Amino acid sequence: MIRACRELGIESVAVHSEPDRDAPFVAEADHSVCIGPARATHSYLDIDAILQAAAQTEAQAIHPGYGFLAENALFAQMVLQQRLAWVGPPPSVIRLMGEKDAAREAAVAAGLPVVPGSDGIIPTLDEARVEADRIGYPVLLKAVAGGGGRGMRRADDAASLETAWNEARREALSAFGNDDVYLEKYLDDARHIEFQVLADSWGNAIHLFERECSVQRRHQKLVEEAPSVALTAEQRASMGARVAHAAAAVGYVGAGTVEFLQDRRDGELYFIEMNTRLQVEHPVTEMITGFDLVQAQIRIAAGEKLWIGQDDLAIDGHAIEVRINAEDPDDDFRPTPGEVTRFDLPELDGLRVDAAVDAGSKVSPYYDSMIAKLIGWGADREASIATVRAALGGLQVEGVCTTASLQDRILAAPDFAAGDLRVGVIPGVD
Ligand code: MV4
Repeated sequence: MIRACRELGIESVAVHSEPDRDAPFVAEADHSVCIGPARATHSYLDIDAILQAAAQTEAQAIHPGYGFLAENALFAQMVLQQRLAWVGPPPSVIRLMGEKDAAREAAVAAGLPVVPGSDGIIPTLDEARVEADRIGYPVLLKAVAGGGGRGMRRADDAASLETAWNEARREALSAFGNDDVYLEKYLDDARHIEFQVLADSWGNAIHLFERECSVQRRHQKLVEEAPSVALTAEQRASMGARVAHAAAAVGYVGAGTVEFLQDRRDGELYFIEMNTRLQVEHPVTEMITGFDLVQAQIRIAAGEKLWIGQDDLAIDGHAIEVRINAEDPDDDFRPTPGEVTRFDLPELDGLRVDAAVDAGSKVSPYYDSMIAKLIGWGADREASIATVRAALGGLQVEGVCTTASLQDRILAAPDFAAGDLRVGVIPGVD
């Protein structure tokens, strides 16, 4: 975000917590404000502290990043009430997409295919039985307030529905304070494919193709790539046009991601959710399109009309991202906070590094353990794999453990090379 601002001639202000005082992003920004102590509820999630920092520095806009308040409709609303520009979609659209059953309904109304499922919330177990019989097992109960896989339970047959019902509702209540659930047919052999959309505040929308993000562990993405090997050019163009049309239809503004599951048996795509933020893995899209999504978000938030059309975009080559986390993959991915005493990477053609640390940085135990992203571009998928593997091979991190060895194993796996990816299976591991 800071780099995008600089390229647009905009001064940036980083807000940070006390333990992040010496983080590279704070040094890189033109200005910085400490908004509170380590605990996120008292800093990165403290709306008043952030708005106060904006007032104090006479900021004109707020970019919410990818985490914390990025999909918080109340925050967006309060930013706008302060007469600041909000770099994101309208609060009403954030709210709509946050209610997964309403998002599903909006997707249907906007012409997107959805997995067979219930019409909205299911109020009782008896009604869940009726719906599940109608849809056919296996089914998946999903929390309306869900996301990230929480409040989600599968039932393979009528006998296991009651347990799934109770567990989904209990988990949803404790995670979100809302135990409403809906029901979908469970796709047991699927890829996760998501389309990038970009809409202006004048009703224009385009898509920037898709990313394949099937390689995940406990809903944390490990490897992301663009384009997907599993879409035909026709599918890409036709679903891309449909998501762009749908984004315009719901009044979307800015960068967003429409998530699909692809049934591996017949290749069909089914909408599951829309994310109303820029995603961590957006660089793979930037590398295959040459288009800077963060600059676009900022220009759109300033009220600009889209300056490119769909026909101005084309896919050039292939890009793969690996997220480097300070975790020990050999000890159940236990976070390994501490001081990074060495952080070296080779300089390679086609390699982009988005790092949150350098030598001397402390990885704090308070937040997400992602410390860097390595994104490798190549003229084709094989070349992109080679770029990322060369980067992983030359990555020298000391002081903390990282997931890099696991990611190298994944990229080396024959199933990965073949593009034979599915959710729930980690190539070279499972
Ligand atoms: C599904 C599914 C199968 N069938 N929905 C997981 C988190 C949430 N975003 C949606 N998720 C899933 N929804 C139906 N109808 C399987 C998953 C799923 C998954 C999806 C994408 C990437 C990784 C996943 C891992 C396990 C389950």
